[in-house]
Amino acid sequence: MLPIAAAREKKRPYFLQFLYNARPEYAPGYSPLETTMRIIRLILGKLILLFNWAFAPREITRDAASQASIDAQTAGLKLYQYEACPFCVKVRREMKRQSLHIETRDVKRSESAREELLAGGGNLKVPCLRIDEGEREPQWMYESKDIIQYLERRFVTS
Ligand SMILES: N[C@@H](CCC(=O)N[C@@H](CS)C(=O)NCC(=O)O)C(=O)O
Repeated sequence: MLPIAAAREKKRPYFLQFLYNARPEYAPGYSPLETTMRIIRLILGKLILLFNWAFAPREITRDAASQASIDAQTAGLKLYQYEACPFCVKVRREMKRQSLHIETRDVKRSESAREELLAGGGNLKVPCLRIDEGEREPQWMYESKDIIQYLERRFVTS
């Protein structure tokens, strides 16, 4: 049975039938309500990225030697995240503000990143900062607020 016919049979509101049929690629196996929520999340994600781009923070500039020293320290950090997650955007904005060149790993696009996060941090939640400090076991820090606080404490002078 065509989705529209199935939706009508279940007496779903018309706009849900419309969404369900308009973007079936977002809906394999999903109910019209789930499809609607996915489309709303998709639109909100794009809006977040648009605002983030339009109001991008200004990066601080350091002399070459100081930046090289900061870069050497941030080489031990990795941010597990995904593009349109608002909490990840918050952390990335702080990184940009402080000119911190931290490698990011996208857990939506990369299966290996997902596996690393789950195996190391124990939770498939983003953002998560992996902190490698020499010989010690890596530390996995969840919560955008804690990550931002950590970056400020470690890298913001004055
Ligand atoms: N309080 C957390 C919220 C993080 C959060 O909810 N992240 C979502 C993505 S936007 C997530 O990973 N959800 C999956 C889950 O909670 O298992 C923070 O500020 O970092």
